[in-house]
Amino acid sequence: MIEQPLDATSPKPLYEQVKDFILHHIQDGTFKPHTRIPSERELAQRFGVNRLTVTKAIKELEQAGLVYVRIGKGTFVAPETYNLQLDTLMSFTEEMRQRGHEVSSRVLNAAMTEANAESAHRLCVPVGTRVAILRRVRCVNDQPIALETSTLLASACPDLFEHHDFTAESLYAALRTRYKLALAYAEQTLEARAASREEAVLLEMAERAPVLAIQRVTYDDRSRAVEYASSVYRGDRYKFRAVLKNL
Ligand code: 16G
Repeated sequence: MIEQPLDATSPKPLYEQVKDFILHHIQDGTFKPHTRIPSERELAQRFGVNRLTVTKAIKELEQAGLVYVRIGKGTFVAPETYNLQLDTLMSFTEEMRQRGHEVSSRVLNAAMTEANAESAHRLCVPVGTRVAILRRVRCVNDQPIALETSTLLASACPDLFEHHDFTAESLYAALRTRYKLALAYAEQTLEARAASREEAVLLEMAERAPVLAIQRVTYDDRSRAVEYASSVYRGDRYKFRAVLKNL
């Protein structure tokens, strides 16, 4: 661990320098997710600063979601979280690749079937309409992050599973390139809840741990609902971000 003394002559406040020290060690992997970092007292002693200086540094890191404090136990490194834009229509693959992450999927189900009451209602078609169902565990850097079930109008992508291997391919890329679908907009709702037993097993998390459940209906440029997706994201890995405009 690099232990450079703080620079009292620097225009950078001492608490910022302590913050940089902790950040640097999180980024280079010396302080690993869910491990305890040195206590405030240890850090204050190590750098010869007032303990309040260290408290301020840790408070800011906590507010930024980089560490979490367990009262009586210490300060721990938060797991890596992924930011997703809430106000742009992007696919999982696009969002993650844009940030330099590796994406893969475990396909649990890929089949042509008939719309049940729920998916028929969401896609605005009669029950029994031909649909394609794709259920995947979405992984980022080999870690399971989300469970997604997409129900698509089969008429919009008739032979979807004959030409694509969704363990590696992007569904939206297939819809855009092979079926020339212009995905124009989507309506989405989010809610927090506890993971079911099955979700917890598939996402490798504790049962009843928090998840974000998202329902999305995606429309093409003729306002035809083409996909209804029901997704469950690990609550400890995601941050959703949106820019809100004053109307
Ligand atoms: C996103 C969409 C999902 C879509 C998937 C396609 C949400 C909540 N859901 O995860 O509806 O099926 O992207 O991803 O954002 P892909 O193109 O990487 O297969």
